[in-house]
Amino acid sequence: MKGLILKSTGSWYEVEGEDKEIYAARMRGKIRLDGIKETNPVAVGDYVLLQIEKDKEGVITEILPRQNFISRQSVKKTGHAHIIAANIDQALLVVTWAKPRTSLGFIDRFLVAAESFRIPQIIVFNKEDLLNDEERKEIENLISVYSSLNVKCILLSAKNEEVGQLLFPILQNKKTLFSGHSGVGKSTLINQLGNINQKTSLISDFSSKGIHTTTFAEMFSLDENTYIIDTPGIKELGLVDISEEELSDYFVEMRELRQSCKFGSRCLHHHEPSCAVKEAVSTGKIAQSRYSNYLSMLLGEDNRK
Ligand SMILES: Nc1nc2c(ncn2[C@@H]2O[C@H](COP(=O)(O)OP(=O)(O)OP(=O)(O)O)[C@@H](O)[C@H]2O)c(=O)[nH]1
Ligand SMILES: [Mg+2]
Ligand SMILES: [Zn+2]
Repeated sequence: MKGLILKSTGSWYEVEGEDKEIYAARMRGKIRLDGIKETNPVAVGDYVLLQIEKDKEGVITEILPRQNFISRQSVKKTGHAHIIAANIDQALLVVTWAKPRTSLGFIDRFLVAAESFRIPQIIVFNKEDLLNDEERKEIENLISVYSSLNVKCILLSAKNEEVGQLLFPILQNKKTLFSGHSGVGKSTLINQLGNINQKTSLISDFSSKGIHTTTFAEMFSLDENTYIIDTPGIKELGLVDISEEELSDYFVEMRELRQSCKFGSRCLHHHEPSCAVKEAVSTGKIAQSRYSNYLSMLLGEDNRK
């Protein structure tokens, strides 16, 4: 029977069968994974073949081909990637201005990673209730920058009971990955979406770093075709396998301009003459923050391989 991985704890997997029943499954021996250097062979969102053994237990005999996946570099093994989730339709990044602070660099790296996996992006600016007037203006500014890049942006408070209704139409009939730093409110938001009860942190100011309330990625079904994935807070999303020349392809506003650069697809938009991207930055068509973050990624200030 075909199944969908809802949760992985290392040796056991929670799998939703085609019959919509939930099975506890393990892997049969070693599944051959040619050339794959991942620390986890089966990820949340993977479709697998499941052989039922006894009551609600089974064995995974095969992993079906992935449509896509999103990964980060493994903390433990360099050169290895850790698959966060597979077969997702969109990635939703929860961002907070403070408590904890989400930097623009982190947002842009996340968008680049998602774009490189061809996964559409949504940004939820959470904890609206904590913003003063000035901060709200800054957020509105960001919303206009990112909306112009085809990123759907929403400003809300996850504690507000109406957010479920607001968000559901955006998630309907899709598989959505929720990510963001620890403490931004991913689980709080997810708990507003249905009959889900994810543990949330009791510490609301999140001054104490390094505490993760959610420890495993887990997929929840909101209805037959709607799934969301809660993940543990990500500190860094290492970009895997993006070359210097390729990088600006994942900045959508730069990708559009590339053909107008004198050096065309060889232009790194750094020191080259007659560069359409640098021109667009100087006239304000491309946000300065986006260009700065592009340069810091290009110059390897963020461990890009
Ligand atoms: N003031 C305010 N606090 C919020 C809001 N949303 C969430 N919080 C609080 O922020 C804290 C962290 O929320 P969680 O939902 O546990 O955060 P998380 O992103 O799931 O964190 P990890 O599981 O560690 O990755 C909790 O104390 C929430 O009550 C909000 O809109 N406003
Ligand atoms: Mg959580
Ligand atoms: Zn250029």
